[in-house]
Amino acid sequence: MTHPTGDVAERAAAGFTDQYGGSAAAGRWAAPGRVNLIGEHTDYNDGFVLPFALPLRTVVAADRQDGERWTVWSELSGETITFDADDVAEPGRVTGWGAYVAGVVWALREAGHPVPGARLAIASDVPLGSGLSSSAALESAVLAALLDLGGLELPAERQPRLAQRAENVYVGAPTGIMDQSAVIRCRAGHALFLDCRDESVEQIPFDLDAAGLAVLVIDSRAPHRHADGEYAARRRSCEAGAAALGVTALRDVTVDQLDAALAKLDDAETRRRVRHVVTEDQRVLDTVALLRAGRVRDIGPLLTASHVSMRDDFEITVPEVDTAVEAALAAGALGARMTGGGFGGCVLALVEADQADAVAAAVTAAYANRNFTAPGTVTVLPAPGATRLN
Ligand code: GAF
Repeated sequence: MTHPTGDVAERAAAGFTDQYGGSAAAGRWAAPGRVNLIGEHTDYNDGFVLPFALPLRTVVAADRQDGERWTVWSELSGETITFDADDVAEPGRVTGWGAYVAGVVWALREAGHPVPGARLAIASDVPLGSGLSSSAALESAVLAALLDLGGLELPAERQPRLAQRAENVYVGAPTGIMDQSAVIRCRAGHALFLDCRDESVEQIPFDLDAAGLAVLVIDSRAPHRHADGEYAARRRSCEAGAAALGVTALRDVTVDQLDAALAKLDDAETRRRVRHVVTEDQRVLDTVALLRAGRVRDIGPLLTASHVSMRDDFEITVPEVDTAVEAALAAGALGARMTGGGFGGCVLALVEADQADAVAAAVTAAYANRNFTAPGTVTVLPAPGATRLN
């Protein structure tokens, strides 16, 4: 289907009025998609990540309704679903896209919050299945709406775990804490340096305009091939590596200890997985140090090294994303890497602002040469995290 056009907040409000008998919503809550600048598959290893929020958002228009009943319309499916307290008594009863909404209600109730019944209308500019965290955006916008409608108190730093629980337990996807943290805690003009062990954060200024730079996001359009099973397999490998090394998580191995650690591992595949995570954590720390020093241009080689590590050691890239990275670098990008869980999704390239179009054109041409579906390309600036709109 073609994506709806027009302002996303207006679409959510108009959808609400159309679906629910002409009444206006009590409010609108927005949550963005994200890209991860660097730090991939480190979150569930208690490590470091550095995402920033996108200007693409999911918006929920909502009001309360009587009883323990939730009615949800989504512009993308055009469907309205309803679920009640029985459906959120345990995971698995609501499936499909509705599970992300029901999962948030379930997680709030499980944490002891009295969630009000509600009617919701959802509109979104975050593309589905492109690795830009459309699921976390949906969960976080719904969470913000339900908290406000119910007058519930849950500090922002505790919200990501709750949204993650909806996804891990109700939806059943074994993802880490990065996406919900990014969507909820990012700030405009900054990347979010998150320590996934204690969830402490530092807002790192990432002023691309001032540096004359741009981040080009390239949607590889690669179909997600076995992404869920492969993600879970990578997670198991990391856990096996940590267990074999006698550490709580791979975060506990530093690059200085890496050679000695690898020598203790019998299995070549586990060695590659461990090497990716340990070196990736260090690349995040190095990137943060450069950004703190205002040396934005200099992070390019770290981004590219991250991609090589994902390609060769973690083995989560596919030909489309490798082609996009190679073509972007050949056209003058300062650095480029796949972002997100892998097996498709998006690539980001750090480029001189005045070269963004040329780099996008070079990637598009490389795709045409290989008969891949044409990529999507857009330049982005770090945007705010989840917020109430009115
Ligand atoms: C996906 C997951 F949801 C995140 O938790 C993270 O593991 C990421 O893949 C890889 O860095 O987006």
